[in-house]
Amino acid sequence: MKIDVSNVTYEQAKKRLKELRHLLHYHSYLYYVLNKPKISDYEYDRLFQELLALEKKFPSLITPDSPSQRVGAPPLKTFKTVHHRIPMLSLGNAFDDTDLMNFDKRVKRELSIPTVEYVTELKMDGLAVSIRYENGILVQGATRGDGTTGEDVTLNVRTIRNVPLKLFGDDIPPLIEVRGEVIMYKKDFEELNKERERKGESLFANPRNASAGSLRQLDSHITAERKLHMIAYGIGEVQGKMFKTQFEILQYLKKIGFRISPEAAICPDIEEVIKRCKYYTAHRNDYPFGADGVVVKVNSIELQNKLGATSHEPRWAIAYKFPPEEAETVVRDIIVQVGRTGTVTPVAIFEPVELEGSTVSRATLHNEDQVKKLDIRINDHIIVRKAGSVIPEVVRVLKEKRTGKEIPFEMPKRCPVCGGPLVRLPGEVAVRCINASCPAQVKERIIHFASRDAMDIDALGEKIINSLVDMKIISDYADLYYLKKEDLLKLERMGDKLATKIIKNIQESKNRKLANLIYALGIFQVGKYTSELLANKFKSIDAIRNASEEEIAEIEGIGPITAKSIRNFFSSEQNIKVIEKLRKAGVKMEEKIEKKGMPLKGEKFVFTGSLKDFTRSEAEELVKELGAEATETVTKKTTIVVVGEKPGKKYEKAKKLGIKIINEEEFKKLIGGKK
Ligand code: 1X8
Repeated sequence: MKIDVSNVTYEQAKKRLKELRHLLHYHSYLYYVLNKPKISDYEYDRLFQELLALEKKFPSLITPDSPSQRVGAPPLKTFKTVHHRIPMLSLGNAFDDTDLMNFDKRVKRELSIPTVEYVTELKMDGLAVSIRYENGILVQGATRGDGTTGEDVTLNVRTIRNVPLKLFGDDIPPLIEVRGEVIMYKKDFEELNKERERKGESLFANPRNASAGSLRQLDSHITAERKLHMIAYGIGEVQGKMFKTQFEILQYLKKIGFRISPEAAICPDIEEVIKRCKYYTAHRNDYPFGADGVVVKVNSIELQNKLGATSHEPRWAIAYKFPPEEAETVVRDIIVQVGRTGTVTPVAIFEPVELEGSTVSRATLHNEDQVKKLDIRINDHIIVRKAGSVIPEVVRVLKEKRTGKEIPFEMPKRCPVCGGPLVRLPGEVAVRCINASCPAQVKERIIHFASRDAMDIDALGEKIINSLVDMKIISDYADLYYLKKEDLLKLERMGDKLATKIIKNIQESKNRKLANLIYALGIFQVGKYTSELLANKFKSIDAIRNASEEEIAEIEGIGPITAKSIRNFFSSEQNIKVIEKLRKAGVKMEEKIEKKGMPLKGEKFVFTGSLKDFTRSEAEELVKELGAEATETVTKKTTIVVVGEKPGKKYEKAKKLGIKIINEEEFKKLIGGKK
């Protein structure tokens, strides 16, 4: 829909924009908070398009609270950190009625009163955020981080559709920090993963990871495309407003435009709380988002303050965790999978069942011994559950339901993929395929190499890797760096755009940190942590290759078995060949050694406004001495803008481009007391 604004004057636009923003705020409140829209989506869109058209014609009339500002801003290089003046605490856990009763006893004892009123709210499985409003306008959004410092994700928070950019109504304090959880609906999560699978991208394990991954994007356009929601549950800093109870806070949050936890309830005592927890447990899958428990809070703010907090948990609240959900199903098959190191793992394939909101149909049985211990057979009735809410596991076999048609499982003697012999080394529980060029292992090794914590080749998904190996286009991970677009275009359903992206991602991955490369090599026993230790100590692949077993084992945190495994890896001619192939392709094999005294190398500074303690040229000289560049104009390449008194247009431009902005104090800290 195109709206003609060619005849609108500046003054008319100013007036109409004010109206439109008000209308759009009001209707999105009706839609997102009250769930009672008064106009159709079409009418809403029309108002929105009119706003966009007017803002396009008169960009100087764009305000930070305009609904148009949700679409994303230029990407950032890093997130600034945000200090939480009031810490964002975590909660203690209760797993059953007894834990809840004990919590209540403690509360009553501390307060010396006979009964305490509580509020129960659903505990959402997402990412905690804090959003600051000054005079009703959103000025900052931050992640919880470690509770004391989080990341400044303002640009991303702005894109969340149900977060008000401007608070609603006239009862708005000068400052309020609203806290809540950013979540993704289960259906949106599934759609997102389907889309990622189609594009050959790595999948998110659960909605929580998807929300976190979406909110912590340096490019807020990506966040804007993900369907995130925010549910508010509390207040951090606030000026000029007092509340008597948690329930009153919830009602207030709703009034000013937030969605709050559905079905929040006041419970006069702990017995009611327990009943309420049972109710939520029975309905846990009815909510559109993942909920993993119930937060129980003392309702009275006065009593909350009396109770206070320990260093990491409030004494007035506790999280009741839903028990893991179990379901009965029937085993259809027991298969074996070959992993990256050749480990052969038995896997139970069962009739699909719903568990905690998603459909599951397979569970790892870990190893031969575990199969024997469970005595699990094909056609058995079993109870499954999700361990840690992610990976399904078999709890037990319902032997009383056996009919005699059950078929025991036998570990195959040969690898189901390459036909090579399987061996079980003495003292090990795992059975292994020892053929290093077994396609199953080759695939798994390359998938691991490309994964997020390794070389992070985002666009290169499992399916694509599997096809490339099956079609014999690649046979080890170094081959990735020699791939051409034409090779990729041979794959089914591969378009030019995706192929270009994959090649670009592969090329970019050449400069990963040394620790990532070490981890990516897939050395048996060498995880992320050990990789960091190795990178810190040896600084290059060659130094690790030349190190003796003893030298490696000397590192604190690395044991003799791991040291031996590392030595073995580098003793293999085959592995050295692949490493040389990586080197030849230009993959960085050492940690860049920073020249001492050049801590600001790579930064591009711009100064605007006058500084109290430096002249402009003094400040510029200082950053140059520390290895940075100082330039006159703010461009996309600028990394830090230092803002003094009366900053000029450069400040506005830096804000627009999302460049890191610091004040004189922060600048002094950065240069480390050079003046
Ligand atoms: C964490 C959460 C809280 C609530 C819901 N979901 C969470 N993940 C709530 O209060 N309704 S409170 C909380 C915390 O204080 N760490």
